Amino acid sequence: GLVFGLKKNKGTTNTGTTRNLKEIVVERCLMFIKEVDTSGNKCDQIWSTFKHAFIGKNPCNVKIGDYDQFIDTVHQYISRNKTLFWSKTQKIAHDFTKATKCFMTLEDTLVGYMMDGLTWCGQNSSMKFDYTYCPGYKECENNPVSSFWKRASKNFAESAQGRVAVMLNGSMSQPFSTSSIFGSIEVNNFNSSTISHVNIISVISSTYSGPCNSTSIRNLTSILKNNRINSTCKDITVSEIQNCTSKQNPQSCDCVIN
Ligand code: N1C
Repeated sequence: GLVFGLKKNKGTTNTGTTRNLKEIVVERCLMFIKEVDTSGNKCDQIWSTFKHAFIGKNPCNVKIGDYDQFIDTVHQYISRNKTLFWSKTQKIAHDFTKATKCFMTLEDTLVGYMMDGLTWCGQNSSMKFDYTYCPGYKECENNPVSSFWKRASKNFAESAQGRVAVMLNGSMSQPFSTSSIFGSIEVNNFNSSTISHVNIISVISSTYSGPCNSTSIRNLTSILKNNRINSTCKDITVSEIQNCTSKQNPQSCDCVIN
């Protein structure tokens, strides 16, 4: 079975590098490649370019571009179709892609799959990981984990083609925020000549609210329009999505997104 695959670093008091980081990342890499593509084993090379991005560096000075070589090395495994973006809807979006298999989030690609739920950082003037403490976005923007997700998200958005979708949290006052990774990085890297349509899904708890009409989501629609990308928005309740992903129901691609 999947020994390390679903292990998260959450709930522990240790905020440093995840224990056994290398073993977890390389095992996930091998598992992913085994299922998706059997050509060659790049996992050692992937691990060393990943490590190279942040090891020996001040953990507040790791920039987005430091992961360029890593992203280039993994390149061929990035999915280009049926892309699902999300913002503040991490769990429901991933439950949805796992159950329906019709859409892919970044964590359903090798890059995201390997690093999902992990923490890592190095130290200035040492080749060791810091297992005791890694800075978060509150301490400094250019930390290894934040810069990684930004770089990976940029690549994921650039690669998207055709009809894509995004799940936003319609229960929040700002379902679309230009300071989120989705709003600041992904949307700005959408290619209008390859993306034909964006399905905006506003996830709500009841049918009485209508966040699709909110200023926040209208702002997203107009940003996309200015970039010559069509979009539509649908308010969908949590229970509609859960019905669609439940084991009793046939798992159809268009029960939430069409
Ligand atoms: O800032 P967000 O959401 O808008 O980022 C989500 C957006 C998605 O569409 C993904 O493609 O950006 C991508 N992404 C991840 O896949 C991802 N996995 C884990 C961005 N961030 C990701 N994380 C962690 O969650 C990371 O530490 C980042 O800072 C948060 C962002 O979550 P959010 O604010 O809900």
